[in-house]
Amino acid sequence: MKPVFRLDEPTDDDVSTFHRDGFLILPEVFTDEGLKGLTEEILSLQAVKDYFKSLSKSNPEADNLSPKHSSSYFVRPWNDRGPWGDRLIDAPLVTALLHSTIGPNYHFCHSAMNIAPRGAKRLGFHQDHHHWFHENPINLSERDKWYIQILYYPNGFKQGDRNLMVIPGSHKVAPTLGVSPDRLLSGECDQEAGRKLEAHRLELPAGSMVYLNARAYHGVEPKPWNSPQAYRLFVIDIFKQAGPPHRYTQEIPVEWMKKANPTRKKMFERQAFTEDCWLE
Ligand SMILES: O=C(O)CCC(=O)C(=O)O
Ligand SMILES: [Fe+2]
Repeated sequence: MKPVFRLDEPTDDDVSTFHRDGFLILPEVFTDEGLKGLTEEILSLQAVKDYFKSLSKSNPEADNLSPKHSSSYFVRPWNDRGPWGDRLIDAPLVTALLHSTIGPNYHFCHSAMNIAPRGAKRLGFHQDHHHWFHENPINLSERDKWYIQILYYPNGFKQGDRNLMVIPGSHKVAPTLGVSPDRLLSGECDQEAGRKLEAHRLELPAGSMVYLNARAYHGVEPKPWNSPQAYRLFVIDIFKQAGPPHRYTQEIPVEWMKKANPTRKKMFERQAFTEDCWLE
């Protein structure tokens, strides 16, 4: 099968950008074939077809003028992957990025897939690293370990239309309980971050990737009812430095394990999250 990405590794500049800002954008990084293949795989899933069918039905409770329903489709973990989706896990670019950040000792944590239709609500600024209980001893000992989110946008997005927003440099602010998006944006933490912390509203063409330190604050703007793009597709793979389970660390499907080569086995052979996995 052909490559899914146009690049096999990041440049030195890319790596510095990631460390400076807490994220790296690789626009249009999918090959044409990879983008088409992944998109078709997602759109041909029965659950996705059923979702679109339910979207197009008008709500009988509402009058004709009111919008149709605005709920997103969301699946976590996203296990129903075809060959293109499967390839994302260890495409040479992904492996090289993870090696440049974490080194060789990392685990596949989990994945998710999301379809946001017109009317989809905003998602406020948040971090995905510290949703561990802050006071949990495991969190305290593990919080400096890497937790990387790789966000894929097969059909891209425009500013003001379900765009990802980020606060570059916010990953440098210590993870104390008092930190909040408002405080970050108030100027109080600028000195600690070594720069002016401000929100950036991204705009990305189809087939783009964002490689994100999950400590960096990010959020998503709503999708307007009159958006020219009917829905925004979003896929995410999350990797963690080797160690105990993170929140949502998924069970690896038996078939994945059966087919896994030694490198994949190393990523997959770890404990999954359970409600009591952090209790002593
Ligand atoms: O939808 C996106 O672009 C990002 C979503 C996100 O930040 C999350 O699910 O945690
Ligand atoms: Fe997030």
